[in-house]
Amino acid sequence: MAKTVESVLRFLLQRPASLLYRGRTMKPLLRLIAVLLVLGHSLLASAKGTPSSPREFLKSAEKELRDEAEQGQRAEWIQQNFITEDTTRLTADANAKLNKLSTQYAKDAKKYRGGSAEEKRKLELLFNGLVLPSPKNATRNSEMTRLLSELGSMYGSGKSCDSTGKCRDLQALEEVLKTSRNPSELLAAWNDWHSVAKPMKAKYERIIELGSEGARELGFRDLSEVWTSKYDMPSDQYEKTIDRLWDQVRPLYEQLHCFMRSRLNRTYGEETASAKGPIPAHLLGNMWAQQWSNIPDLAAVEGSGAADIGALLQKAAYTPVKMVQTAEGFFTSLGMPALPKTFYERSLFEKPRDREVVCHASAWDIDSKEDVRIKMCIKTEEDDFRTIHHELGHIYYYLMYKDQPFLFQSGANDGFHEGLGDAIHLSLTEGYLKTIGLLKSASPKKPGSDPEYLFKMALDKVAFLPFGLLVDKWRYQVFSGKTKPADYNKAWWELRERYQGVKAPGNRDSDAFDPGAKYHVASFTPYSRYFIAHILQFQFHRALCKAAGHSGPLSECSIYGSKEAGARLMAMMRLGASKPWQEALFELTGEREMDAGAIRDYFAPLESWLKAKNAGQTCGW
Ligand code: X8Z
Ligand code: ZN
Repeated sequence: MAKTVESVLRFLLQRPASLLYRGRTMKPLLRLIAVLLVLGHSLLASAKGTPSSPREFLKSAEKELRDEAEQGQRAEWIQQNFITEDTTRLTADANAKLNKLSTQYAKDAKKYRGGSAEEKRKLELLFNGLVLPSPKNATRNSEMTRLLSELGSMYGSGKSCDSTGKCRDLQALEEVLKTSRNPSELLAAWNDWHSVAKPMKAKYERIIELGSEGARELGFRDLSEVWTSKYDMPSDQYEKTIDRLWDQVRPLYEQLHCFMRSRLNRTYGEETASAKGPIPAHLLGNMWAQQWSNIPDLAAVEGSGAADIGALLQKAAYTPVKMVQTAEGFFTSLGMPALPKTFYERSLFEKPRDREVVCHASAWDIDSKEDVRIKMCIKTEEDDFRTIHHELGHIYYYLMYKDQPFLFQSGANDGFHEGLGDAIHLSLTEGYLKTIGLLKSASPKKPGSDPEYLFKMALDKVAFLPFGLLVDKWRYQVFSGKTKPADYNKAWWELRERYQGVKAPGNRDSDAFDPGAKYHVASFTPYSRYFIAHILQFQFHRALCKAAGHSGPLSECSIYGSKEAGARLMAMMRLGASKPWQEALFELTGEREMDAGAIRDYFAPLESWLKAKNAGQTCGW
């Protein structure tokens, strides 16, 4: 309706000359009609509550969504910090409201044409910003958010109990995967956690039905299109881009896989860990075999030995808060501000003994201003020290773009948000550890680039790549209906085998739902963001090291203390989502494309080293 009136108006006001031509007297009459139409339209619009211009529309959208998002965040914060039946329901209700509102605004955003470049971008972000659009039908919308909330709580409080009533939660089971080298213990822990996901399947299926209905009502083909339309390029081009990046890095991954498979074979023997084919998923030190940095001992890379940050932290008696303060110190050394006092008062750093919480690490922006928090069950370990930097990357991003209009308060794309703190990981070098007094002396370097440090880094960063890619490949298949519920698990393992070269340890039950054993699947958090983050962080690191005036191998560069690097980084962060990501990337790196050249270059000395070690073996699976 609003659009019809507007086009009538535009027609009348833009073509007075031709109408005038037929008789001067027409002009005042037309003006009168136009004025009446404008008046009528404004009255009608305000009566219906529909603003008439993109500017007014966006003003009310930003205000209302900001307020509602804050309510949603507060409810969810409480739920994740205190999982009960009640907090689960209250969060579902808050999210039903927020999701309905965002979906309505997304729908309305399509009706507006024109406006300034800034307004057009906001309309686009509003339209493409959803993850699970609400179905129009209110009952089904509530059902969807209720199921979502329930899945979140099931994952967060998931436990596996034996016949004596002894239970183990995810943290306990992950500890086994990290530390045990006994294949049957590993297998039991792996099976126990995966059994927690079985009852999620029916709920998961139903959420997809409901979200797909919402997606279609908004004009999307399916949910996969909703998820791939957020990257300032057509959705199919995004899928092609991530495939291109994967093709670029696959040779490096294959070398790492080949090397680790042979070492696992040496440790566990042919029956448990064959020298050929895919690696069983329970042997890689991580519940999802997504990062392998917990088993460097099995790889037994001879040489100087990279610093064991976990041991150093323990020796220096670092508490969780001290680990966070140390990470904060990295960001402030770049010229960023100290964290608000409330960050330390309101965050959760340690696992409470007396209640159920979601331990999966997360960073929160509660009020789009300064109320930022992290929630983590920190252990004094290297993994967690890295994750703290990851989370603070999110927190500083929030703080840097807090003065942008609400709709621009997000990353240039979600991979930027995930990759920022990760880029700081690459600066946690031995030189840096010495500077902050954690390491007394840096280990002697072998001539040329020491593969030691790179190897450990690769167990984290390179091992992750195929997993980062396949989680959403699975979801795109499922969302598009190509994979039917009966084949959810089969398709999951096909992708894990194809991309990661990892296989299920043993046959899976027909009712298994192994994807649900991963936090982001149970919580409907998109995952390709982590894949692109693992590419982007090396582009960020290379550019930041250049700004910091570093010369020599990038693996030896730490930007700690560099105000120049900090200024470059902050300029990019302050943009938020106000520009397409290509421009934000250009601002920081001078490049406009995601490119795996940076990660390949970073690991080039390791790749040659791995190739030499793997000589004579048939790599691949
Ligand atoms: O979920 C996370 C962060 C929170 S955004 C801890 N990550 C992914 C995961 O754990 O699977 C970071 C790396 C990948
Ligand atoms: Zn993150």
